[in-house]
Amino acid sequence: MLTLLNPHHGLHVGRQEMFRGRLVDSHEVPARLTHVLDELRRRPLGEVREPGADTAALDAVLNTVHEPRYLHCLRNAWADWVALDPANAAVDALPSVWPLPHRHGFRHDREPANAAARLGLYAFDSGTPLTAGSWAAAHAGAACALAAAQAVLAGERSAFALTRPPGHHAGPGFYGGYCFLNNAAIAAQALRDGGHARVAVLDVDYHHGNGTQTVFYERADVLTLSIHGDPRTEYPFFLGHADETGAGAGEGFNRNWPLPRGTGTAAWRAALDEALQAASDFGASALVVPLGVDTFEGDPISGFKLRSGDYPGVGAALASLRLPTVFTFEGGYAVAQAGVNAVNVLEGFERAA
Ligand code: Q9C
Ligand code: ZN
Repeated sequence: MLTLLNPHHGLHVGRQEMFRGRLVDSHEVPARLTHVLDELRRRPLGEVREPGADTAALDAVLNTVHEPRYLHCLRNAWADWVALDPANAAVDALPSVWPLPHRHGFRHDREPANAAARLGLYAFDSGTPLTAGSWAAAHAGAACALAAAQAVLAGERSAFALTRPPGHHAGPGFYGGYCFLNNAAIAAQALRDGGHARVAVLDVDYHHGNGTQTVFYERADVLTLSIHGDPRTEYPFFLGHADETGAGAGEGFNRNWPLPRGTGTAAWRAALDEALQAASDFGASALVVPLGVDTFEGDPISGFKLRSGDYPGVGAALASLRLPTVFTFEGGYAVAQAGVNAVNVLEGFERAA
């Protein structure tokens, strides 16, 4: 399996996130990625390459998945944050005021001139620190996702976008959940643009892939599937229920498997089998897997009970679809085990492929 590595991931180092009234150390740290890379060097699965610059293609796919005004805000957010007050350079940018949905009367069509307020128009939580290098890191990560899709389009059986910050919580016009640009959606869109008529996205991160669901919610050409902690108790709380089945032309092309905290391997694997069947019934010719390993029993912010030894079987099950497959690296906060767990999935996939 070819790995597309984000050489600039280390430019994004969030310091703190707001959690229940306190600023706590950020869970989404650069060591998550370096542990995966170290494990890939111990158990090589193929070439590890940095993506080349395909600026025109990247701009095109970014502008398909995300709204122009959102991309513009994100690109300039740090400079605007520091321009607001030079002292801001010493702290991460976090929003603190939001326009509630339209039914409460707030307007979403006017961008505040105040850079701190502007973040509230685009961020859905206060747990996603935006730093000096966030845009550069996320943008280089999107290039990895695109390059992974392009490699698969050129004939690779599979490719892994090894990047952070992660992406699956980011939507057309919003960031949150440590995510800014939706790498999985970018890969799926690039596979569509490259000629795959039907693309399935099967999200195995602990958290609902709300961003990816929203990007494709009204489309019938990309089937979005997500297995995750039940939003009644788990982040992102406001999306991810089983009755979200798509809308308009996309009706029937989204499915969710919300599972209770404490779910173990057997019940999780049963949901995976249903999701694989859905991808197969859909007639997908390519697959994208937002690969979070925060389903691990030792994850500090999650509630499932998968063990390291379960992950090769997860990879083998994904390989059973026999589809060209792009993996994107998403969550997984048991930092020291993130490498073993992620590479277990990928190696299980490779062995079964
Ligand atoms: N103090 C991904 O896995 N809230 N994002 C956690 C813990 C945010 C997870 C609060 C969790 C976001 C990509
Ligand atoms: Zn997650």
